[in-house]
Amino acid sequence: MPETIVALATPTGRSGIGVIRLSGGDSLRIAGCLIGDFDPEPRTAYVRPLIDPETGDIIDEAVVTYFKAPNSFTGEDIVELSCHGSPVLLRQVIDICLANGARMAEAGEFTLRALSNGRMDLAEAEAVRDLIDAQTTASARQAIRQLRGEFSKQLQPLKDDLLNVIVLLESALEFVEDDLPETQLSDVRARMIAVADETGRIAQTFTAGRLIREGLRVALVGRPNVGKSSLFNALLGSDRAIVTEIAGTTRDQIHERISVDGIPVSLIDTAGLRETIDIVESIGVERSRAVMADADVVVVMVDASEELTPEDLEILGGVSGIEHIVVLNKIDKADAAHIEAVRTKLHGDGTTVKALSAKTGEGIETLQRAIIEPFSPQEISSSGFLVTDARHHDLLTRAAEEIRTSISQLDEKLSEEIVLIGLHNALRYLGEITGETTTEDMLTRIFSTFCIGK
Ligand SMILES: Nc1nc2c(ncn2[C@@H]2O[C@H](COP(=O)(O)OP(=O)(O)OP(=O)(O)O)[C@@H](O)[C@H]2O)c(=O)[nH]1
Ligand SMILES: [Mg+2]
Repeated sequence: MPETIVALATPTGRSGIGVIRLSGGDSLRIAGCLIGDFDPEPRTAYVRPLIDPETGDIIDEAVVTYFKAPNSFTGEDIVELSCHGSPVLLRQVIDICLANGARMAEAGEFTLRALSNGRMDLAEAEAVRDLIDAQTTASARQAIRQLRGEFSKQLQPLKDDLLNVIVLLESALEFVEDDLPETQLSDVRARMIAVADETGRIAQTFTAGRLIREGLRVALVGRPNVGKSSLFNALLGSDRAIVTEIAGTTRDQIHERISVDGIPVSLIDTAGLRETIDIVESIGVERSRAVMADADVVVVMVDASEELTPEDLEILGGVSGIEHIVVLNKIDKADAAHIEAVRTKLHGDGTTVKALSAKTGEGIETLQRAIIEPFSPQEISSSGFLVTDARHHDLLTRAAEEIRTSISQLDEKLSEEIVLIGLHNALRYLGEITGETTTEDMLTRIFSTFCIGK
C-alpha cells in the first residue's frame, strides 16, 4: 500500500484558512491522532478541535472532511483539515501528521496518485498544473477545458481511426499472397490523410495556445544609448528602468509584463550591445545576446538622429534570421529627410521599420500593434480548443509527420510492414499525450513541474 502523504494545499503565509491534506490508507487513523475518536460520514464537514497528542492541548478548531476511496481526488482515502491560516499552527499540524506515520508529499504527488489510480489521464493531470499556473484568464479557460477531458476526447477518434488502419494493414500482412484490393487501399489512404490532417491542425493551434499561456517574449536590443530603456519605460507606463545620457547605463536585463490587446507580452530591456572592457557591462552584453536567441520578437533600436554605425549594422545582421522589427528612435530630434534616408537604407531587406520617439510617445502605439500582429491568429477569439503545452505540440507534430511518411510509403507501393512502422509510432506518440504509453521517467519529469500539495 502506498504511504500516506501530507501537505499544505494552500499557499504558505498568513491567510484566513489553511488546508492540510492527507491522502492514503492511513489518512483517517492519522487524522484521528489530532481529533480523537472520529468515524465520519464521507463528504461531510465536521467542526472539531485539534489536539496535540503529546501535550493534550487544543491547538485549533478545524473543519474536517473525509473522502472515502475510491471517490476522492487521488482515488485514495483523503482527509482535509481546514485550519486557521497561521503558518506556525499549520506547521505544527503537519509535524503531528508526520510524527504519526505520514510522509511529506512531493511536488505533484497527489495528482500523480490520481493518475495512477485512473482518476484522470495525463493530459488532464497536466491541466491541473496549468490551471494553477495560469497567468491569464484565457489560459485558465483552456486549462479547465483540458481538465474536463476535452483534449483527450478530441484525440480519441484519431487514435481509433489510426488503430483501424493498422488492423487493416496488419491483416493484409497475414495473407502474404494477396495485396489489399485497390478500393480498400484507397480507403486506407484517405483515412490516413484525414488523421494526419486533423492531428496537424490540432498541433497548429499551439501557436495561439502558447501565446495565451506564456505570452510573447519581446526583447529590446541595440547599441548603447539609442533609447531602449526609454522605450521600455514608455511601453510600461512607468519609470522602471534607469535612463541616463551615459552609454552603458543598463547592465542587467529587466523583465516586465504588459498586456497588448489582451495578449500578455513579456518585455525585456537589455544592456546595449558593444565591445567593452568593463567586466560587468560585458557580462550584460553576453546576456543580451542570449535573450535575443530566446525572444519571439526582437526589437532592434537605432538612433534616427545619428548615422547608422558599424555596430548598428552588425546587430541588424545578427537578427536577419529571426522575427524582428527595426525601430528608429528619437524622431523628435531628427529631421525628416534624415529619417527617410535611414529608413530607405534599412528597408532594403523588407524588414518592418517603425519610426518613433520614446520621449514624446509618438509612434509607440503603431509599434505595439506591429509587435503582436504576426501572432494574433483568429483562433484566440474563436471558441476552439487550443494546445497550450509544448510537450503535446511536439507529440502531435511528430505523429502527423509519421503518418505522412507512411502515406508516401504507401504511394511508393512499399510493403505494409514498412508503412506500419510510422503508424505504430504515431499511435504511440498520441498515446503519450494522455499517458497510455508514457514511461516512468517521463512521468517523473512532468510531475516535477507541479507544486507541492497538488
Ligand atoms: N530626444 C530624445 N531623447 C531620447 C529618446 N529616447 C531616449 N532618449 C535619450 O537618450 C539617452 C539614452 O537613453 P536610454 O533609454 O538610457 O538608452 P539605452 O538604449 O537604454 O542605453 P543603454 O542602457 O546604455 O544601452 C537618454 O538621455 C534619453 O533621455 C527620444 O525619443 N528622444
Ligand atoms: Mg538602457
